[in-house]
Amino acid sequence: MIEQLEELKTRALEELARIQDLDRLEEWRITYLGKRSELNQILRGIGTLAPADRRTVGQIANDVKSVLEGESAARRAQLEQIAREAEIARERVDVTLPPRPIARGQCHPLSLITEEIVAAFRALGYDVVEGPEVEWDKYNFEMLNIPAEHPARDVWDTFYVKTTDGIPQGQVVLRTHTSPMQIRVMQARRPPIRVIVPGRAYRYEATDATHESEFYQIEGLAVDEHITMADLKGTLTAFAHAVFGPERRTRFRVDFFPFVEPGAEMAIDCHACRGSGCRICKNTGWIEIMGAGMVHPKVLEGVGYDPAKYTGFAFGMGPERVAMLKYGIDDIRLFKTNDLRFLQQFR
Ligand code: YSA
Repeated sequence: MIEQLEELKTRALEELARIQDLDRLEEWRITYLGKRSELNQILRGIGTLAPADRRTVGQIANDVKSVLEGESAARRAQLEQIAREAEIARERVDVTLPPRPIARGQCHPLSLITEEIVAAFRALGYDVVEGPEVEWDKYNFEMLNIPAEHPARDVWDTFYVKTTDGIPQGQVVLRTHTSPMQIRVMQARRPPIRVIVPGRAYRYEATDATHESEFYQIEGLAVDEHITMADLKGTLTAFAHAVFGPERRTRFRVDFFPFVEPGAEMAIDCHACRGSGCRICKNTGWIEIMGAGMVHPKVLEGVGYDPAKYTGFAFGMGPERVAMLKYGIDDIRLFKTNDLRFLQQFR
C-alpha cells in the first residue's frame, strides 16, 4: 500500500507538471483528490488495516494528500497568473494612438449675431425680455396706435389665428413685429425702462432674397424722464460701433411708424465701399438697418404713463439683415436651408 501511495504521488506530480490550463487542472483535482479518487479510497480503507500499519500508512497517505494539495494550489496560482497576463495582453490599449476627432456642434449664425447685438445693449444697461409669438391684435396693432382699418395695417401682412372659446375672429394674430412687447413691458413695469426683446415675427409675405414669412426681430425700448432724440442717436450709434466697428458713421432720416413721433430710419455707411457706393448699398453709400423713433404720446397714455413726465425711444431691427450686412450674405434663405458648408463658416 505504501508503494501504491508512492507510485500514485509520482504519477500525480508528473501529470500536474504537464498541465497547461485551468480546466485540465480541475480534471486532475477530481482524479487525484476528488471523493472517488484512488487516494480517497486508500484513506477510507485505512480503518481495515492492522492497527500497527494504520499509523504508518495513514501518515504517508496524509502526507501524499497534503503534497498534492500544496502542489496543485501552487500550479493553480501559476496558471491563473498566466491567464491574467494573457487577458491583459489581449486587451492592451495603445494610448499613443491619436483619438478620433469629436464632432462639435456650433452656434447658428443668427444666434451669434443675436448674442452680439444683445451684448451691445446689455453693456448699455438693457434687460433682455421675451414675449409671445401668438399675440392679441390689441397689442400688435391697437395699442401701438394702429386702429382697425388704419391704412398702416397694410404694411404688415398679417396671419390671423382661428379662435375658439367665444373669442371673436380677428383678435389673435401671429405677431408681425416685436413691437407689441413695448406695450406688455410698459404695462408690467414702471420707468425707468430699458429692455431689448429678441424674438420671432411672422408676415404673410412672399419669400425672396431679403424676405421670409418667419423671421427675427430685435426690439428696444427706453422710457424715463427727460429722454430725448439725442439719447436715441447716441444709443444706436454705440450699438453700430459695437457690432460693425468703431469707424462706422450713422445716418438718421425721418420715417413713419404710427407708434413713434418723430419716427426715424437709421442707416450706417456701407462697410463694403466705405460710403462711396457699391452693389451692396445700391450705390447710395448707406445701408438702412432699422426703424426707430420717440414713443408716441398716445402709446404712453394708452399704458397709463403721463407723456408730460415720461418720454422714451424705441427701435426695431432684423438680425437676419444685420448678419447679411456684417458677413456679406446675399440671400436670407441661406439661414434656413441647413447647409453645413454655409453654417460652418460662422464660429
Ligand atoms: C420701428 C419703430 C420703433 O419705435 C420700434 C420698432 C420699429 C420697427 C417696426 N416694428 C417694424 O417692424 N418695422 S419694419 O417693418 O421695417 O421691420 C423692421 C425690420 O425687420 C426690417 O428692417 C427688417 O430687417 C426686418 N424684416 C421685416 N420684414 C421682414 C424682415 N426680415 C425678414 N423678412 C421679412 N419679411
